[in-house]
This record gives sequence, structure tokens and C-alpha cells, in this order.
Amino acid sequence: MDQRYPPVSMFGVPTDVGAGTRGASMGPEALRVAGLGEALRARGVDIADAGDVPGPKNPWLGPVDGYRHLDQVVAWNQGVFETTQAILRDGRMPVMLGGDHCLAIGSIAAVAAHCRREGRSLRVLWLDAHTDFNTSTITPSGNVHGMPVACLCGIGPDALTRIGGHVPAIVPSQVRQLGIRSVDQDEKRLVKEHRLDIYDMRYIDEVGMKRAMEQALQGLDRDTHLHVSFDVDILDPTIAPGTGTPIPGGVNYREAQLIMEMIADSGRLRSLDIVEVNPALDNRNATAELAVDLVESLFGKSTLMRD
Ligand code: EXY
Ligand code: MN
Ligand code: MN
Ligand code: MN
Repeated sequence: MDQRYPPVSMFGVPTDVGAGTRGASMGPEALRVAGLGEALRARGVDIADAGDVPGPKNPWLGPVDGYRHLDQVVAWNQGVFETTQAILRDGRMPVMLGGDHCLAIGSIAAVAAHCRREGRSLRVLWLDAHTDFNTSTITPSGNVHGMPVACLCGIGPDALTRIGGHVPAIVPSQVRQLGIRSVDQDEKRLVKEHRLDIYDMRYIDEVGMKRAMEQALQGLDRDTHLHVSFDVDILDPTIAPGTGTPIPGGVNYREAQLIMEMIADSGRLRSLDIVEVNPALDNRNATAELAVDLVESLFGKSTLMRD
């Protein structure tokens, strides 16, 4: 087995309660069908599939007080928190197969609690077209998948900000966001106010992906736990059409590989979310297959020549 990575437990979270388009609930199976487990096993990673977290069905209702499906979002995130915490306690690396991006509240709250217990520093690398920093008063949609970073930073309803027991679960200075190209007007004000460290597509165009990633990964030390939250809508929709909120002008195939290779080279990856794969919108599972290809690089595939 590959000693560079701790043993991995992947688990599915088959829900789209936080999204405005149905279908991300089928993401976990799409990633399994695309061969995620087999691909990592073939790379020598000790990987187990812990199955799916249970949770309520999607009632498909409108927003209430600025949130759609808040009760259901809370229930799913509690399940994600407990599963992630159990995996970390077993000394394994949690890999969450979403599901929509609201589920990162539970996974990252668990990771943050784990790091706090172990006295390790935490860095969150948020790969996304969106900053996901909305609140109930400024959201244009009420969809909680547009709010997880704010909730994790303590801005949101108690039922979500308190999931990990410590409020806030993380602070903005622990977060780096990469690939951003769609931020709502009031959300822009809020991310500036909270000084989020954002590497948007304009910046990547100007300085190049290598330099942007070097900066995003700066300051990691031997004890840093790196959590990667991989929203597949960071990718350009021409290569990843299977997602609910596609935004033109995303990262291309080679840029995406470089992101993953540079994370692999850091040697610090300790937890991962793969979210927003929507098979109902996909072209023959191409987006899940691309995600698997990229996750292989995240686990060192393309860096073999550097060994
Ligand atoms: N900013 C928009 C909203 O809050 O409705 C779109 C959010 C999409 C979130 C996707 C998962 O990254
Ligand atoms: Mn640990
Ligand atoms: Mn997102
Ligand atoms: Mn997104």
C-alpha cells in the first residue's frame, strides 16, 4: 500500500436539498460507477467504501425566511458530521461523495474539530466557480449550497454554525478559494469584508495557474491538515457539463490537472469533498469520469516522473 497517504474511507451523501436544480443526489453512484474506488486502489491506496449516509428526502419547496429546506439541510449535515468524525477517529482520510455543496458544512466542521483536538493547523482549499458565502438576507435563491463557507465562518443559522460544537468552525484566514467567477453583488461585499483569500479566474488568467496555486498553498507546514473541497463547477462546462450551476470560463483540463498535481506534491492532503456532480445533466457520465481522473492526480498519479 502507498504509505504517502493514510488509508481512505469514502462515503456517499445522496442528496440535493441544498441545490436549486435536482440531480446531485445521484452524484455518489455516478462517482462509484466511474470507478473512483478501483482507480485509487490501483494506485496502491488503501480505500474502503463506507456506503451512504442516510437522510430525509428532498421536499422541493420554496425558501422560508431565506433558506430552502433548512431542516433537511441540517439533518443531512449532522449525518455527514458524524460519519466524517468517525472516519477521522479511525485514523482514516474521509472522502465525501456529494451531493450538493451544502454538505461541506458537516464535513469541514468535523475536520476542524479533529484538528482542534489534535492541535494541528487546518487549511481549506475551496475549488469552485462560486464563493458560497451568501446569507439568508442576501441570497438570491435561498439555496444553502450558496452559503457553506459563510456558515463555517460562523455566519448563518445556529443549527448549521453549531454543528461542530465550536463557533466559528473555521476563520476566513484558513481558507483559499480558487477558480471563482460567479459572486453575487452583496456576496462580493461580504467576502471583501471578511477578507477571504480569493484566486479568481481573472487572477489565474493574469498570473497563471502555477503561480496562483503556489500562493494558495503557501504556508503549509508538516503538521497542516489540508482539506480540499472540490466543487466540479470549477471546471469549464465544456469539459464538465454534469453540474447544476455551470459557469462559462472555468479551468481547463490541463489547469485542473496542475491544481491536483500541486496539491499531491504538497503531501498535506488529509480530507476531500467531491460535490455537485449532477448525472441528470451529464453527457454519459463524463463529469464523474473527469472527477475520477483528477482525483487520481490528487493521489499522485501524474507526479510519478518526479519520484
Ligand atoms: N450564488 C448563487 C446562489 O447563492 O444562489 C449560486 C450558488 C451556487 C453554489 C454552487 C455550489 O457552488
Ligand atoms: Mn489526524
Ligand atoms: Mn460550491
Ligand atoms: Mn459552485
